[in-house]
Amino acid sequence: QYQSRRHASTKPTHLTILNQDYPTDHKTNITPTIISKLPIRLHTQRSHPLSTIRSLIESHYPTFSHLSSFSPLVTPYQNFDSLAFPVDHPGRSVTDSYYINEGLMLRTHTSAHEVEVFAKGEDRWLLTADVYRRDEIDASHYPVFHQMEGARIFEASPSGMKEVEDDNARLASHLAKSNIVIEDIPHLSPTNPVQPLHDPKHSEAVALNLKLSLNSLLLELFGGVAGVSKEDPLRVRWIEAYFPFTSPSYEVEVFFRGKWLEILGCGVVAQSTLDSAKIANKLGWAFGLGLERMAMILFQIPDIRLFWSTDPRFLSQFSHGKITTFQPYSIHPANWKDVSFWLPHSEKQKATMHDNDFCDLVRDVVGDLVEDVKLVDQFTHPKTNRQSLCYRINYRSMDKPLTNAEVNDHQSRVKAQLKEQFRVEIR
Ligand code: FA5
Ligand code: MG
Repeated sequence: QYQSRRHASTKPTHLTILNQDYPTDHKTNITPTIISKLPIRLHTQRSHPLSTIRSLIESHYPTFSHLSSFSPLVTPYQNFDSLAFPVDHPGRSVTDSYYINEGLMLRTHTSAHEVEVFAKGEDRWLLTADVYRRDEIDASHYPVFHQMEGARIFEASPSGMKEVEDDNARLASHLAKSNIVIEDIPHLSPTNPVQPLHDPKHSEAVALNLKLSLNSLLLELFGGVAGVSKEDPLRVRWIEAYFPFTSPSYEVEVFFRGKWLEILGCGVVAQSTLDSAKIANKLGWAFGLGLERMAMILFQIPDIRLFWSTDPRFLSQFSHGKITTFQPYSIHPANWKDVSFWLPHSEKQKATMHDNDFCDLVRDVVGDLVEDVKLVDQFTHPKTNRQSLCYRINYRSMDKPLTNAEVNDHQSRVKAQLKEQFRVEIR
């Protein structure tokens, strides 16, 4: 198996995270940049767009519990096993997730808290939190983002199902005509089936409740937004999805700047999740919504890095609870540089580097000045079997123009770190 290896000498034996010490081990891959994000909790910063979206959604669900202070450090059991992720799921790997050590990781989604919240006896709740994933670098991906989990469960009995049906009737009548076009799909299908332990009628009623509930949320949030009109309605579509912890499952996408952007995943909660929470004789739905995706559309914020800006020209544009159109205060020129290098080579092992390893290194060295990163060339030398990679780094500041000297300085620090951490040979 190909391996990307950070050189052992650069790994400390302990890390201090949120004022506590943790031992590191072979799985540790959390970086200083990521550790520095943990205390920030943008979703709780008053008048920040992410916090406004949170409050608006919370007010749309006034009878739900509103939770937002769960620790980002979770066990792989919470993040994966309690949600029936298979043992070989790629999300578990160190290339996709941040580990403090083998037993502790950063949650990759708010679903990591489903079992504990259901186990407390909550039957309608919203939970907002920062989540962490190793990923590519571009205008809509950032290794930290925010999700809101929402869930509601009902008694699996005639009275419970009457509650669902009454609620469905209420929601349907509230969904007045507006400037939104919704493309729907059937609640159940052979590829998106009812769970074996569920009565199909119950499952359909709950899936309908989920759809009506989210459509009514989207209508409220997007209905009055600038740029949405009768001639140019907002387009929303439901598509079939797969999650190990829901069935049937769906994703909801919104059409934004000429592209369909996925904003949430949802479905009928897997019975095994409720079993783990010791909840008997109930069924219900859950959704996980990306707050940045929602805020980028609603406030017309063009780059996900802007959410982290502390520039008053960004922050002063927003007031709590109000959706306003973001006015870009400056668009500075982009400036790209390539870096080509040979990976280290030994008889026994052919090394390779995962894109996410490269991206984390760049984030650590240059922070939010990197706009995107692309692998532009890759080849293996036919004789020596060594691998060469070439990445293009696009530098652009959100706040000020960058001088050539600054960009060159960042680029040389990236090269120095590549040599130090991965023992590469710059070409
Ligand atoms: C999940 O995370 C599931 N936990 C959602 C869920 C919850 C399904 C409950 C069923 C029941 P997914 O990985 O698709 O699914 O992410 C959910 C949303 O988070 C996406 O729709 C998107 O809006 C947002 N999101 C995902 N990855 C990123 C990213 N790298 N940057 C910004 N937002 C992201
Ligand atoms: Mg998805």
